[in-house]
Order: sequence, then C-alpha cells, then structure tokens
Amino acid sequence: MIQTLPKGYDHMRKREHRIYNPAMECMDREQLRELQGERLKKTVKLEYDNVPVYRARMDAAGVKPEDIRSIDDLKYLPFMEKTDLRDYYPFDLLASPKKDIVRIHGSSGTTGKPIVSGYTQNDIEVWSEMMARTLTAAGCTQEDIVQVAYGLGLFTGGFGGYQGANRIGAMVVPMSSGNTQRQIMMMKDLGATILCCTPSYATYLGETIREMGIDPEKDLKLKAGCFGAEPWTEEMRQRIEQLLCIDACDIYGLTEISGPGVAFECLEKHGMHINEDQVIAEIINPTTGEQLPYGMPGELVFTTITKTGMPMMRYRTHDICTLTDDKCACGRTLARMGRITGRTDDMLVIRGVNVFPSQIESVLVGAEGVAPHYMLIVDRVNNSDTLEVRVELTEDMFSDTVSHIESVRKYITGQIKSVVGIATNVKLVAPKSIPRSEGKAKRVIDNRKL
Ligand code: DLL
Repeated sequence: MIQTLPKGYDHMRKREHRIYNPAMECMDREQLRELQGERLKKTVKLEYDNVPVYRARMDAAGVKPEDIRSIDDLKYLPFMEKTDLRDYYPFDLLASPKKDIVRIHGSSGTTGKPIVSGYTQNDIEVWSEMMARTLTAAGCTQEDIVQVAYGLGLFTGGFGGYQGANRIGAMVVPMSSGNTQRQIMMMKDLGATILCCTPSYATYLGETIREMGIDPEKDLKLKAGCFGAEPWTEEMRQRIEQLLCIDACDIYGLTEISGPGVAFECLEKHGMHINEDQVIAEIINPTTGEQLPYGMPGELVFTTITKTGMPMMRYRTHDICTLTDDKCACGRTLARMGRITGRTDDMLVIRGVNVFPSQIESVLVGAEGVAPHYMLIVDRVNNSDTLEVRVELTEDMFSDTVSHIESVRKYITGQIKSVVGIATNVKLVAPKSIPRSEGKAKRVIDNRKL
C-alpha cells in the first residue's frame, strides 16, 4: 500500500465541489422517481411502437405500454442482452428513422461481431450533458485544458471526453490514445489540466513521465483525471494519484447506454453518481433476474429514459457492483454505484472456485517490489485448472538479491491465497516485459477456451 502522498496532494483533495446541473443532480429523490416514471412511460411507448423486437418481447411477457404507470412497474419489462445487439445488428433496434441517426459508435467486445449503437442529435445532447457533469465533478471549468487520450473513433471514450469538455467550454486536446512521448510533450507544452484515458494508460503515462525526468508537480499542470472503461482498484487509484499528482476519478459507461458518463465520481471518490434523470439503474440477481435492494451486490441493469435513437430496456451489463443512495458530501442526490468488482462473464472458475481478476489486482498493486503490470494465465494440466499470476518486478527489486525476490514471491503467493482461496503459481518477471496498453488492458489469457 502506498502510504506517503506527494507534496501538494492534500490541498488538491480539498478542492471545492462543482456541480454542472444542480437542478437535476441535486433533485429531491421522490421528485426524481416521478420524473423517471414519466420518462420511462414515454420511452416504453416509443420502443413498443417503433421496434418490432421490443413489441414481440413485451407481448410475450404480457405487458403493454399502458401497464407501465410508474418506475415500480419496471420489473415487468423484459431484459435485453448483448446477444440481442448482435442478433439485431446493425439497425433493427432503432426506434427512430435512419435519417434521424447522426452518429454510430460501437465496441468490438471479446468475441465475434461488433455491436453498434445509433445516436440521434437528441442522444448526442443527452450524452454530452452526462459528460459535462462528469468532467465538472472532477473539477473541470471553462478555464481548463482537457487532454482526451481515450481512442477517438468507433469507441465512445474519445468522443465522450471531447463532447463533455466542449459543452463546458473548456479547451479540448483530442489526442486519442497512443503515441505516448508525443502525448506527454503536448501535455507539458499546452499545460493540460485534466486527463481522460483508461487507468492502465494513465499508469503507463505516469511511469513514462517519471522516466523522462519530468516532475508532474513542477513541470505539468495536471490536476485531475477521469479514468474508466475497464475495471481498476483503489490501490491503482493511489498509484495513479501519486505518479501524476492528481485526483483520479472513476468514470463508467457503455456503448449500449450512450458511452462514458453514465456514472461518474465526484471529488469525494466514494462511488460513481448515476445520471438517474437519463437512466434507471437496477441491481439484479444474475441467476434469477430478481431485483435486489440497495447495498446488495449483483448485476447492474440499465434502462435509458431519454434516448431516442436506440433506447435500451433493462439492459443487462453483466457488470457486478452495489448501489447506494446514502447522502454524499458533494450535495448531489443521485444514487451511486460502487466500483465494478467483476463481470458475471469475466469471473474465472478455477478448480471450482470463483476468482475475479480485481481480487488479484488489489493484492498486486498493494504489494512491495512489484509494478501494477500483470497477466493472469489460466490453463488445464492433467485435467486440473492452473492459474499463473505473472507480475513485473520494480527496477529496484529486479536488481535485489535472489533470496529477497523469493521472499516477495512467497508473500504475494500467500496474500493471493488468502484473498481468493486457491493456490496460484506466481511468476515475477523483468520490468517492462508485460505488454503495455494504450486502451483497455487485456489481463487474462484463458488457454482452456482455445
Ligand atoms: O468502455 C465506455 C467508457 C469509455 C467508459 C471511457 C468509461 C470511460 P464499452 O467499450 O462499450 O464502453 O465497454 C463497456 O466496460 O460494461 C464495463 O464492463 C467496462 N467499464 C466501463 N467503465 C468502467 C469502470 C466503454 N469505470 C464496459 N470500471 C462496461 C469498470 C468499466 N469497468
């Protein structure tokens, strides 16, 4: 665990909260539920009237649009899945005429065809608003310079960052991902104050900045970052904050529900506020589909209530987290989602034990002598599953004695065993031997599936 905070860190943490749209972000929760109910009714009618797939699903479930009278009736609606987006690719889920679709985004996912989402001009506005709120919560104002190092293209990260900053009136530097040295040169020359990229790329940028002899506190103007698109841990947050001398805020979203900005952290960094006037969030039991109360972990499900191009009804994200509507010190009343602790479909089952990569990451990022660059390699040997945890040594530790390195290995092996409950083969490898990522990191290779 990183204990010491860099100079200047404390005052950054105490920066005052800014809210982009207080009327929506701080609404009385009863009033918010009413608004959600009204918007839900409209969206369900739009879907039923215009999308044959929704009409057939609702007819099969015996629900008509007029049966949806408030947000309490949400539970009667059928679920949508990623497979539906593949099956009805590319345009069969559009609820508006194709001529009204002004943009397409997509994500490749891990298997097969991409999934795409169509946006009307209304949807672009809705999404820009969500991203403006997101950046504002991280401290962004019109005075800021926002470096967008998420990929710009079909992926929603780059455009999302661009639109939000643009809506605020900040100066946007649309770098896209990659080209790390140039990225850092521009960051320094232009005096970027806010960074948007994946947490794995933020780590890579931070390390490269240090290697180039740049002191983030003296030579850069960065103050905060909005990092998401992949799972990360509290330990990783501390590492990024220390490397870059910034506040690192989590940001969540998915292509099917607009993109980044569906939920965002404020500077309290106690979970991500969900833009509930635009989406309804539920947590369900992934096996039974039953709604679960706040505080219980389960699968996150979203229903869009303002989108018109490709609205989504009860979309199963397969992401696992908990929700809370406890008061937040920032003043927002929007409920918050906790960190994504895993996905129902990236959970590894090793010799019958459920293992989430995030559990292993939290051990590795907190351990002394290793860098937060790792891969998990799953295999089957003699009909038994094996899990190799390959992690890089830090430069210092790499040149240390063999016996010290072995004691680090034993310590990490023990910690992982106590967290996930199974024995793993921990392999400590040379610094920089694990491929770096400029976008979403690929950390698991499951050879059992080959
Ligand atoms: O990753 C959108 C995005 C871009 C979010 C930039 C945040 C920042 P997709 O490519 O469709 O969209 O992938 C969505 O990524 O279901 C989660 O599994 C994962 N994910 C996104 N944000 C987070 C996060 C974008 N903050 C999928 N923590 C989602 C953990 C995240 N996982």
